[in-house]
Amino acid sequence: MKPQLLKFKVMSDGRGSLIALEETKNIPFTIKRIYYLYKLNSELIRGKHAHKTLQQVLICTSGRCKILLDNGKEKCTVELDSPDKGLIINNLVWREMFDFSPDCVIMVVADQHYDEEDYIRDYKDFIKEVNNNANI
Ligand code: T46
Repeated sequence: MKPQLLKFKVMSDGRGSLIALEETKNIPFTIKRIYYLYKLNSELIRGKHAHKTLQQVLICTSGRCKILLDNGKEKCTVELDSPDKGLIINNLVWREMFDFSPDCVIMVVADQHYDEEDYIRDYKDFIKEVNNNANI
């Protein structure tokens, strides 16, 4: 599968750099939630789930990390290593985040509030859901 990457405009001058994120402009949905992951253990994998309906954009605002994406048919691995890159993760995509640099901070912009019911945490259930969806 091909990752959907966004490239944000950077406003830089002698003082440093600034990136603005705006819903329905450079973020392709209405923003309901923002959260961030930091102090990440480079030896452990996070994620290992998919979402039934949630859409998100992941941005590595500091450091770097890798993200494995799996749509149930194909997989790919993306490296996020710059705050001007955004990775869109749509619903029904299994994700695993790993290989975090010590300074890694991942900011996530989401189109829905937190809802544990939206998670598919079992890989077999994920494949079932993908197949059910393909038959609709
Ligand atoms: C995702 C990846 C990229 C909340 O209470 N509110 C929240 O908004 C979130 C995101 C999590 N939580 C709780 C649920 C767990 O008790 O925080 C704890 C850690 O969450 P989780 O194990 O799901 O974290 P990750 O890093 O595996 O996954 C997170 C998001 O949950 C997920 O939607 O796509 O980041």
